[in-house]
Amino acid sequence: MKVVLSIAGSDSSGGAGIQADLKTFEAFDVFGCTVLTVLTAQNTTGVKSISTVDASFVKEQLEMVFEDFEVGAIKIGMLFSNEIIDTIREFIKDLNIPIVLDPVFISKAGSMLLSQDAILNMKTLFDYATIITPNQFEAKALFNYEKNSNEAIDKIKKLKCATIIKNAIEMNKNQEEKSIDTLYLNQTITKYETPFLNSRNTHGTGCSFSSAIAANLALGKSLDEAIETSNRFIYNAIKYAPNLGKGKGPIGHKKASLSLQD
Ligand code: PXL
Repeated sequence: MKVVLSIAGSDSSGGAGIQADLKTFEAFDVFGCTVLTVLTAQNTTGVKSISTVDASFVKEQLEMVFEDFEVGAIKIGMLFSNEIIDTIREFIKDLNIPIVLDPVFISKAGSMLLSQDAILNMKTLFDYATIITPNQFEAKALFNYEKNSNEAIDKIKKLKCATIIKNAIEMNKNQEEKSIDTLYLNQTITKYETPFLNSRNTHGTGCSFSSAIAANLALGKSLDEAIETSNRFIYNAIKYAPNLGKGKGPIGHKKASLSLQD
């Protein structure tokens, strides 16, 4: 069985962060390990508080996992502080496995998930990633990205890693709303189109998407196949969401995995 590691934060409401990552790993039948970076007290309406894990303890978790397991891929999510980013960089810089980095800034409910002084530092991790997965907001904060901004696209094309910018909502020629993800890899641009689901149940979609890509890369899929499958998985997980909570509800990982087999 392939082993995939998530380095991320805990979401007490179970929909995002480490909890979403483990549910995603189960869905793809890979074994999930976790290195916790922060604990959040939150529910579907927002984050109340964040408690960071000591960087030295983050390092110990990493060492214990790698000492015992052959890790096939890593997903990196919420890191929050400079100390934790520095520790992760030191550890991953010599690894030779796929790394999917979700540059987490802000939750779906609008809470800040990265301290202000750590934004530049997080960019130093991009050199070691296979792919980064910013949403529209994160791409704007990182690259000043907007549709057709050539300056931003040039910056993205110069990165060593691939970049997929998620969730641009556009109309296609049949006047249907689509969610478009754009992949920048070397000099090529690929668009992935999914029907847009107008749902409040989107808590944890970003975490689950990056974990699904990591799981599929560990399984030996190409980046293109991993993205295609992960997109279908997230679409189904929103469609089959359990509809819980008063805010942005969690998604349905189990039902999505069953429907992937259809
Ligand atoms: O989706 C971003 C994210 C990542 N990590 C944790 C979170 C969230 C969003 O709520 O709680 C722990």
